[in-house]
Formats: sequence, C-alpha cells, structure tokens
Amino acid sequence: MKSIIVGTAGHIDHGKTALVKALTGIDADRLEEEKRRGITIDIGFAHLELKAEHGDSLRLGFVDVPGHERFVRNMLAGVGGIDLVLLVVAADEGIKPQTVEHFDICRLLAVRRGITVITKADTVDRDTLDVVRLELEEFLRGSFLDPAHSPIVAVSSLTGHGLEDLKRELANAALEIPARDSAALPRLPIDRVFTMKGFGTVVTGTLIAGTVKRDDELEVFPSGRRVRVRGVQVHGQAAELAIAGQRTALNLIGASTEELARGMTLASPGVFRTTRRLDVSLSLLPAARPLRDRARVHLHAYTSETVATVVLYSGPAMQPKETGFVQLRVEDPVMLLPGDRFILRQFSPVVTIGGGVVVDALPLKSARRKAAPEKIVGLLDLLRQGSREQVLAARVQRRGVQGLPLTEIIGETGWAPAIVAATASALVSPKAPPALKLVRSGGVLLSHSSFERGAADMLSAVSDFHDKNRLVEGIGKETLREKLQFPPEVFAGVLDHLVRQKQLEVAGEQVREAGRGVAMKDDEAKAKETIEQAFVAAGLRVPALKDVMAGLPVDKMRATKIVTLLLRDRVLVKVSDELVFHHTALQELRRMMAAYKAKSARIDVATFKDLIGQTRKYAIPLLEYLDRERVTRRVGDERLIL
Ligand SMILES: Nc1nc2c(ncn2[C@@H]2O[C@H](COP(=O)(O)OP(=O)(O)O)[C@@H](O)[C@H]2O)c(=O)[nH]1
Ligand SMILES: [Mg+2]
Repeated sequence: MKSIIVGTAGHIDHGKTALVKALTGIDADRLEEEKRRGITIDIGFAHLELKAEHGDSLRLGFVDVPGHERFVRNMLAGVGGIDLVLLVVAADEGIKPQTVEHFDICRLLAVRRGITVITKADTVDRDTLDVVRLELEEFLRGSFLDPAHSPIVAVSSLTGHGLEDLKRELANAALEIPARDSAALPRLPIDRVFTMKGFGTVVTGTLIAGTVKRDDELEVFPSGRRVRVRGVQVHGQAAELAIAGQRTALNLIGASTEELARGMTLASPGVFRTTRRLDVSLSLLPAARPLRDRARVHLHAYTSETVATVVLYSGPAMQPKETGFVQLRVEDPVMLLPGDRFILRQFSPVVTIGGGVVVDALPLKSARRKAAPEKIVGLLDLLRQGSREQVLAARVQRRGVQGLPLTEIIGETGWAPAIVAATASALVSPKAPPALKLVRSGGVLLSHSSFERGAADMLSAVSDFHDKNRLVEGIGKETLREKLQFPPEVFAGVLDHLVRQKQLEVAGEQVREAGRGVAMKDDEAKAKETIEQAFVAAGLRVPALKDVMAGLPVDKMRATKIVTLLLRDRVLVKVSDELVFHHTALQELRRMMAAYKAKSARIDVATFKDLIGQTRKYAIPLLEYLDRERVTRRVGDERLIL
C-alpha cells in the first residue's frame, strides 16, 4: 500500500486543525494547553486510508502544523518530511502573513505537490468566495501550486461541504507522487520522544528513507549512541516494518528519553557522519535583506535546528531573489546528506529569509584555502546537477592520491548501497568514459589520473633513493610508503601495478628499480661486505684502511670507489685522516659517554682511554671527533660531557 505524508500550512485560525479532524476524525491538537487555548502550538498527527478511483488503497499520514508566527520553528520541524501540502486559506480572511511564509517555506523545501484549500466556505457568500479564489490564483501563478495543474478546493469543515471533492483530489495527487526510496538506508528525523508505560522509550518521526523493522540496530545522530528497535508502529498500529514515507513510532532499547530529542536523527549504524560544514545551494526570498558574508542565521533541516554562519563563496553579500552556493558552518553538528532541503531564518528578528538544498555535507576542509572560488563553485555545480557517474568521479577525483574508500561513499552521497556498487563498478570498468575513469586499489577508489601521478611519484622516490644510497639494494616498503604518504591500500595497488609493468621489483621488504639487483657485480658486493664486516668486527679498534683494502677480491681502484660510497652513505665515518670507523661503533661510543655522564660530567684523557680500552692513538682523534659532534667540550685538560 502506498504511503504518503500530507502536511498542513497556513495562517493561524484558518481552520487547519479543524480540516484534519473533518477528514480523519482525529484531533491533532494533542497537548492539554492546545485544547484549552484552542490553538495549535506544536505539530500534531493524524491518518486516513483512502481508496483511489481504480480501487488502490492509499495511506495518508497527516502532519498538522501551528500557524502562529511564534511557532514557525515547530512548523518547520513538521514540514520537512512531507510529500504533499494542504495550503489552507480561510474564506473570510484570505491571504495573511503566515499564508505567505508557509507557502515560501514549502517552495524552498521543494515540496513536490499540493492542494490549496479554501476553508470556512460556509461563512461567506458566493461573491466573496470568488474573490478569494481569484486572489489565490494570482498569488499561486507560476509556483508548484499553480492553479493550471494544482486544484483549489473550497470546503467547510463545519457542514462537510467539499470534503468529498478534497478526498478525491488527495487520492489523485497521492497516486502521482513518486514513492520515497525504501531501498536506501533508513533515516528517521525524530520529532517526538516520550515514554509509554510498559514499553519504555518511544520516538516518532517521518521515515524519510529506507525500511526499519524490529531488532534493527540504529545509530543516533549526532550523539553516536547505538539503539535497538524493540517494536514498530505505523499510524498508531503495531507493524512488522515501517517503510519510507510513513509516520513511524519506534520503541527503542538502549537510550532513555533524556538521551534523545527532537532534531536528532536515527539512521543505519556505522555509515553516516555528522558535519559542521555544509556546502549548499541557497535561494534568498524577495523580501529578505542582503545576506552578508559571515552572517549568523538559524538553520532548520527536517526536525533539527541550529545556529549557522553563512560563508559566501563570492562577493561580500548575496542579494534578495538570488540563488548561489554558500557554505554553512553550524554550531551543533548535524547529519544531513546531499539533496536534503533546509530553511534559513534571520538571526534577529527571526523571519524566514531563504532556503535550498545541501550539495555536499562533507566538503574537504582544505578546499576553501587551496582552490579558487570559481573552481569550488564549478565542483558544486557538478555535484548538484551531474549524473551519478559524474558525481562519483568528481568526489573521487578531489581526494587525489588519497582516494575515496568505497565504504565512505554511502555516507558521503546517501545513495542506496546497490546504486553505489553499480556506479563504482561502471567507472572502474574498461568501458568507462576516459574522463571519468576510476582505478580500484583494494577498497579505495582513485581517479585514473591520480593513480598515474601516484605511480610516477613512487618511481621517482625509488630512483631518488638509489641515487642517494648507491650501496643499498632497495628502499624498505614502509619507509617508501611514509615518504609518499599513500594510504596502505593505495600504496599496495600502485606498487603492484609498477611491478607488473616491470618498472619496480620487490625482494622481501625491499623495493628497487627493476634490474637494480644485479647492478652491483658479485665480487664488488663481496668486497663491500668484507669491508663492512672488518669494520663492524673491529669496533673502536679499527684496522688501517690500507690493510683492509689489500685483502679485497677487487682491484685498488674499485676498492677505493666502494669505500668512497660507504663513506658517502655514512656506513663508514672518517674521524681523522687515518682513522675510519663503522657508524655502529661510533653509536656505541656515544652510548658509553651518556652512561659515563651519570657518574661524572667531566672526563680526562686518561679516564677516557680506560673507558674505551684504547691507546692515545685512538683516544685523541675520537675525543676531537666528539668535540666536533658536540657530545663533549674541551675545558682545560678535561672534557665536559654535554
Ligand atoms: N464556520 C466554520 N468555522 C471553522 C471552520 N473550520 C474551522 N473553523 C473554526 O475556526 C477556528 C480555528 O480553527 P482551527 O482549525 O483551530 O484553525 P488553525 O489555527 O488553522 O488550526 C475554530 O474555532 C474552528 O471551529 C469551517 O469550515 N467553518
Ligand atoms: Mg491548528
């Protein structure tokens, strides 16, 4: 059975609540104070089943809103999830301020359909009714309620006149409204929280996407708390499941009423993120004042409400009637997705000034600093208007070589998992349009150009390493990854690609240029090994270099070259003209000095000789080396250990 949500809109006392009651038999003024004062303060709910002309049943959930200007914020909490609006205008009063404000809000929220209802038809004569109708036709022309395609129905909730016509129009309109996406992940903006005896915590709201059933786990935003669904009710009756477009009550385990409130959102766990920055397309109403950069406003989206700062992408101010991209920086984190609608109200005095649609709920922080405003606006235009393929390609492209993990795409776009999977695989396929082509590296998507750039960077990092470390066969994988700052999955994918291209080789944990492994001839490698071994074994009592070189399996010229390279790579360190040490021996010496310092801050030559167990021949050059290295400082005949 198709379910849609119908909202009322219109000035106070124009008969909205009476109309809902006449249609459904339900008094939506549920608060004691509302009944006592006879005015609607908060949103109220009712429901009705209708048969369409060809026999299909339709389920209508009603959200009745307050008309008083002081309660517009409550009206906004109710109107966010509606599919169809009943714009209510009393025959004896005609268009009044909140008729206009509520109508503007519906337009800004892109409510898809509506019916204009002239109420209290019993209180005026025919001529007056005609005048009101003309006034309305004029007012609505060109809007989504244009009389050319949206009916205007006159009724009396008192006598019942016109109600059957209205029900017929409601059924017609409901049939034409596209069903909400019940295959997407569920989202339910909370509008009421209360306890029910024997049940515990209950929340209600309009399920704007997806399906919820008993035992489902949900995440509460922005708190991140996890809750479990103990029971589901739709339109006041226990149900197996609730689907998008239904007024839904959920009995929850895992949160008390104090931990939940109107404005929070329930959604699939572990997928979505809250945000403090929203890139949006904003339209200002004709009556709004120019909106300055950094102006503070009230942001309303679904049932949530927070203060936001408007950051303009171009110019010092936005003019009335203009539409453009801006960034909203919100005080309290919100969970919104691209395509979600919002309303802005002036900070003070609080009047509705505009609204629009979220384009990007997770903009890159660095984008504003790095990119020219035209570039950001160009990207936002694409995200707003582009095909799914273009949108996904753009979202991946902007992440550069960091890529976009597949698991983050649902949270960033709000698309159903199957759509994300299909779009991603279309773009990874060889048949993808070249400009949109993506590469998949583990669970991460990269644009083709970022992947190529990553490969070029890796090649040059390896080649650079070889240039600087002639005697080392390759660079460690982790060292290379840290140098490049690639995420692990991207690193593995790029490396794998370059190995398959025969540009790099992997030997154990080492990466090297292909062919590099045999670059050093066997006897040279052996000579290098012999030299290093000789110096490592000698510790501080190093052999004379010429003795070591005499015992090598290579000629003197090549032996000299190898030593030069070992010195350059600081494998060996020259301490004086005659003395060369292995770097590990010098490290050990520093360690010994540090340990000695615990005993005494000063050391003389004799003590130093004993400490290192060597003669003057070694001790003096080593002390001078330590002075140069600022490990010690000469003071008279002694050294101060620094
Ligand atoms: N005569 C007449 N009175 C109506 C009609 N509809 C509502 N009223 C009265 O108008 C007043 C305001 O109605 P209400 O539904 O509370 O208006 P709301 O503020 O728009 O919800 C109440 O006293 C209703 O009894 C109608 O069709 N005919
Ligand atoms: Mg009312």
